[in-house]
Amino acid sequence: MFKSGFIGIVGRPNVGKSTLLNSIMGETIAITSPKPQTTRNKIMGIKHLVDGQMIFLDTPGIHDPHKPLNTAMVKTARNVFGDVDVLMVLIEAGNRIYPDDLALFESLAPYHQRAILVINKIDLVIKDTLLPLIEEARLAFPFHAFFPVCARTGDGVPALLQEIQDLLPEGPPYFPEDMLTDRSERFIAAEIVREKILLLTHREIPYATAVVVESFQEVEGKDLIRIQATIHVERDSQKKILIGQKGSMMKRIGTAARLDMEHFFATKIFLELFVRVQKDWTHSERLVKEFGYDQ
Ligand SMILES: Nc1nc2c(ncn2[C@@H]2O[C@H](COP(=O)(O)OP(=O)(O)O)[C@@H](O)[C@H]2O)c(=O)[nH]1
Ligand SMILES: [Mg+2]
Repeated sequence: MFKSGFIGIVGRPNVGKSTLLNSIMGETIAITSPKPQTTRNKIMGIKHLVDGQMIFLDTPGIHDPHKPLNTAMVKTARNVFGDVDVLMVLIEAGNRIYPDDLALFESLAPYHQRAILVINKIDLVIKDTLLPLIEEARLAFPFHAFFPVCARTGDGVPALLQEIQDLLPEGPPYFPEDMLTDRSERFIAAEIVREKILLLTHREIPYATAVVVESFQEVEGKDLIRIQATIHVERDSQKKILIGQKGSMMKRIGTAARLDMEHFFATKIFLELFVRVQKDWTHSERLVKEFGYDQ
């Protein structure tokens, strides 16, 4: 019997949702970083099995939004609750469940029969803390099942996938076998640049940045893709930091991004980056939309 369906990945910022998606896919589909709110869009990862197709939806973290960019992100995450066959709710291993987690559990009440609690980052705690945490979660919410995992190493992920496969309904393959994500190559290229900015810059810079790929051209007859991207920031001071002394920061971001792109697209990449100030764009509904963060 062929089974197929949609699986939502939800949870607070930074619990490891995108890392888990990448671990399941065996590829980097969604960028990750130690900074909260790395993921801004819903990203689909399609896993093809002999007897099934699992379509995972990675989402931005759920938190209290204070400006249009964040409101759009939380809306994007909440929209998947009712639209999926299985909901993976991620929390971090530790001594307690956070109030934000409990608030999220509450909003999942109508979907509890298809909600699985995934306790991530078990590599960071001693094993003895897991059972009490599971017990606390069980008392707080009637999850269908509980799975401790380490998304970083893949520990516990096969058992989780087996449970998901059991829960999925009989159905057709919805997507062709060579399709791994719904996101365009342009989107992935822009996200790779944004990931490097997240990893290499600090303070408010990561949150003030949007990346738009202006052109993406495969150069005919050559094993080469030419990519031009603009990095939008909110203020002149941020532009200065991004460019760095004699362009040193731009160079680091560009080189790191190019190497990842060459790996992902399996070809040589010629990457050109530009920095532009779009005053206070995260507060502008129009620009948030224009940069693709309102779905
Ligand atoms: N130690 C440890 N770190 C993890 C694990 N999973 C994710 N992380 C880290 O947690 C941070 C946030 O991960 P990310 O996937 O971007 O979180 P998201 O915001 O929920 O998508 C990154 O620095 C990850 O490397 C894990 O299993 N163990
Ligand atoms: Mg993420």
